[in-house]
Amino acid sequence: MAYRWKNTFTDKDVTPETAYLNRRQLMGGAAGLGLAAMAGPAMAQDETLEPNSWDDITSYNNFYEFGTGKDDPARNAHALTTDPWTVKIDGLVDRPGDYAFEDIMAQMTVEERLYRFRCVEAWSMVVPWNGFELADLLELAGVQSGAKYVAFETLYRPEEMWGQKYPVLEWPYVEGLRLDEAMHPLTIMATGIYGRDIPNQNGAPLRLVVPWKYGYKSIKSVVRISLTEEEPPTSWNRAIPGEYGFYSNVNPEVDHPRWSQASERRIGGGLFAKKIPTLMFNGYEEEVAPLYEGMDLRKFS
Ligand SMILES: Nc1nc2c(c(=O)[nH]1)N[C@H]1C(S)=C(S)[C@@H](COP(=O)(O)O)O[C@H]1N2
Ligand SMILES: [Mo]
Repeated sequence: MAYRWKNTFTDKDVTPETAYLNRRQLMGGAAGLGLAAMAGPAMAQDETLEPNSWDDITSYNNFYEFGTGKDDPARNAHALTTDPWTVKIDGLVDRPGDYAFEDIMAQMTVEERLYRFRCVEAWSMVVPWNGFELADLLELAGVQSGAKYVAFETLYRPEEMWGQKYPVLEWPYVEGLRLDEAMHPLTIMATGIYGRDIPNQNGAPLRLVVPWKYGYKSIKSVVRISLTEEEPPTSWNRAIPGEYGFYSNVNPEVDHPRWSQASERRIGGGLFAKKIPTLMFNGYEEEVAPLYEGMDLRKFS
């Protein structure tokens, strides 16, 4: 598919991990020559992190449109057709419209970002995403001065997403960010993993990734982005308001009503792997704490 050329490693002869590690070695060399590496703002502090394997990342998923089990999305998400794909951008923007995915890709700079990713259920992964900054897409549409929030919507297509035939959640899945969170350079729309096209179970062809928030904020298979003045609804807050707030920043000091959020189990470490302490803002405190200055992060959790 023409639009996917920017995700470079599609060679079936090498595992994505091998290609990725080779490229990282190359990038190390390039950086030494003073060339810009494709690293994102978080790369420096995450360099020591071991990325999870392709298999871990693509076989242990949450995507309720394809079932509620962790292995359901990998088994069922092939039913989703992602070409053609359009993203409606509307609300308080100068250039509202239906943006074809390949037209978006033609205008975005796709980079590689190694991000921590943590689920509210206390498991975590480290994922080498490919994607572009959400801010660049919002600027393409032209954010108007009255906009304060960004609302996101997943595709609604029960013929392909059989989970949508059951009222597990209110469909379509929706999420939201405050405008400054959405414009932050750590916030990306991911289109690949390990340099390959993003697999359907991980939210093809494009999904949000907000690395300092719990995984459920990172909405998959996005078809609509609306700039609003009012705080938009979010699926998990709608479903269980006593357990999930709008902000959902990773905060080890605030327990979920039914479990602690102080530690996490990295997927792939085996069943008996030791839990590791969870970091404030998932380790991105230096970058994002200023966004929440003066806010009570227990009240706004
Ligand atoms: N549309 C949609 N997006 C979604 C979800 C979902 O069920 N539907 N699950 C969320 C949750 S709870 C998590 S932890 C992450 C999982 O992303 P991953 O499968 O790529 O690890 O996706 C989030 N985005
Ligand atoms: Mo999650």
